[in-house]
Amino acid sequence: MLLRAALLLALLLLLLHCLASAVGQYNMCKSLVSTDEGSVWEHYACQPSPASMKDYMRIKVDPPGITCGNPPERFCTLENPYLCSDECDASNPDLAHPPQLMQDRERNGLITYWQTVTWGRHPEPLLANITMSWNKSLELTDDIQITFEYGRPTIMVLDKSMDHGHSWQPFQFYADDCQDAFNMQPKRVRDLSPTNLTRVICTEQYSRWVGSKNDKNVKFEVRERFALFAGPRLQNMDNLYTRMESMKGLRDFFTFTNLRMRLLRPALGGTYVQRDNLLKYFYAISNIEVPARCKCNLHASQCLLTEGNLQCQCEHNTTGQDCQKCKKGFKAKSWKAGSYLPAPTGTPNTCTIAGSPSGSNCECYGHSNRCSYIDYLNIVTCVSCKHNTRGQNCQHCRLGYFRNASAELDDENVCIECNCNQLGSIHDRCNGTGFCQCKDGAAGAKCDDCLPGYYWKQGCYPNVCDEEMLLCQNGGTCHMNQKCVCPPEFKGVLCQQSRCEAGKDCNGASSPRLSTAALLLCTLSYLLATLSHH
Ligand SMILES: *[C@@H]1O[C@H](CO)[C@@H](O)[C@H](O)[C@H]1NC(C)=O
Ligand SMILES: *[C@@H]1O[C@H](CO)[C@@H](O)[C@H](O)[C@H]1NC(C)=O
Ligand SMILES: *[C@@H]1O[C@H](CO)[C@@H](O)[C@H](O)[C@H]1NC(C)=O
Ligand SMILES: *[C@@H]1O[C@H](CO)[C@@H](O)[C@H](O)[C@H]1NC(C)=O
Ligand SMILES: *[C@@H]1O[C@H](CO)[C@@H](O)[C@H](O)[C@H]1NC(C)=O
Ligand SMILES: *[C@@H]1O[C@H](CO)[C@@H](O)[C@H](O)[C@H]1NC(C)=O
Ligand SMILES: [Ca+2]
Repeated sequence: MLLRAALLLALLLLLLHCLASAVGQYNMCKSLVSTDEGSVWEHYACQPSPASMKDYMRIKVDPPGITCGNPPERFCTLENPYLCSDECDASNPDLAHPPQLMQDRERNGLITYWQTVTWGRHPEPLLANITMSWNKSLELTDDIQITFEYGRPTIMVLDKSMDHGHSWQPFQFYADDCQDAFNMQPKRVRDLSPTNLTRVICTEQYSRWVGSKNDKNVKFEVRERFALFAGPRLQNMDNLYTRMESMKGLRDFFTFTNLRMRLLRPALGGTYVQRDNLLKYFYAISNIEVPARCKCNLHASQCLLTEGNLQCQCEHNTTGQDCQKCKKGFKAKSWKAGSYLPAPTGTPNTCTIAGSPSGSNCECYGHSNRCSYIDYLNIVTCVSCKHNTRGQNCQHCRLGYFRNASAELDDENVCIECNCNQLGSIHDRCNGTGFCQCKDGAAGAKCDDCLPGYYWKQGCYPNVCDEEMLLCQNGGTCHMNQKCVCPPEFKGVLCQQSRCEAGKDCNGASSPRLSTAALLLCTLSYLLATLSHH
């Protein structure tokens, strides 16, 4: 009875699996497959379904104060510039146009939109930035579409960031005259070929004036780019996925964590700016559509909102926001993204438990992917241990590194650099707790300190003198433990020696070798010294 149920379940899952494979969407991470030895889990490369990412985006508009209505303001339309009865008032919910109206779900055909102040300060350009953040790597699955009410900008740039806004790159330029605005040849996506589809282009397709009601949308064309590989109706997605694996930069081109629109000039409704009616120039956006999926490196089929952030639900014993690393204890091999190949199920590149017999029997703690057999020793050893490890199983730290006792052996940072002070230490090696071997007089774990009685000057040297022990004699003073600064009439390391000893040198009678100048100096100082004693 139970067996039959299990068999049925397995069959069902197999059916599901086949369905999934037929669609080729990589939407299942695993399925139960029956074999001669019973049911076993099979694992596949998998990815979450596309979603409308506008629901998860955080919007910021710049500069502050660009949103209209504070103070309340009248505006006109390009079609009828002398009928200026419309008003924006931030304090009145019916007349306010805050940024969140770019991402709301509109009901009953009522269009809601964000709107800026008008171009009152012409000719100073009316500029606005809209920054959209997700705090998650995403991959575009269809066209980005921005809907402008009252006309599309005549100049704008779409930027993207892949590192949470630290660095940005242009994604596409938009202008009614590309040459004039950006000094670029106007292009369309249809001008691109499979070899240059990741080229950043300037397009004039979405910036020309066609009346504000006719075409409100500005697009970043993803579908048309996909179609270069997958065919006009995207019927051959396998081919696209194959290219994603093999063509450098293709996947990254569609990957982002943030987007930014730089609005550089509003719709003009004609060739010139009419200075006597600036109330008709402004930006208004009613919707931003960003169809994308979470980037989970083909290790998850679900991506859920957890604590306000999108998070891949990682399978294959991976973890991290993008499933970008192996779980603790599953680092027998280095982490690898799943692969779309071979179609239709791909390769999961599962992380395997450290010390498990799966794969090879040579444990490298995730610091190497390769083992080799050494004939004359009859051992299998890891090759090219990374992360500063060494040894047959990459279980030791390289010379110049020591083991972090609180880290697991499969941690990428298990080996810490000794970092011995070059001048204070004998060599760049340390013991198991990171202590370097110091030269005489040097001290400290890194030998960058001196023992008492020594001073640091590119290494440790024994003190010559000492303020407290008053080693300098005859009124000499100790300079930084390094030397005695002697009064003029004394010399020697500790000023112990008078320059005018036994009156010989000073009287000059019996010292023909002394120069007259020295003699004079000496006499003078002798005189001074005697004077000050009285
Ligand atoms: C928009 O962003 C760009 C790039 O960071 C910046 O140079 C520019 O000043 C911003 N414009 C506005 C209006 O904030
Ligand atoms: C971004 O996501 C990470 C991982 O989910 C989280 O730790 C971090 O706090 C998030 N940052 C913000 C600003 O929400
Ligand atoms: C892309 O390549 C095609 C054919 O190789 C060429 O005709 C086209 O001009 C290129 N497009 C760009 C934007 O460089
Ligand atoms: C994760 O590791 C456990 C233990 O090795 C294994 O049973 C399980 O099948 C692994 N999961 C995947 C998806 O490989
Ligand atoms: C040692 O490893 C632990 C655990 O991973 C980590 O918290 C700690 O910062 C590491 N210590 C050093 C000095 O890197
Ligand atoms: C390393 O050297 C320090 C200082 O000599 C000593 O205290 C420590 O016990 C040594 N650690 C090991 C593992 O030998
Ligand atoms: Ca809206």
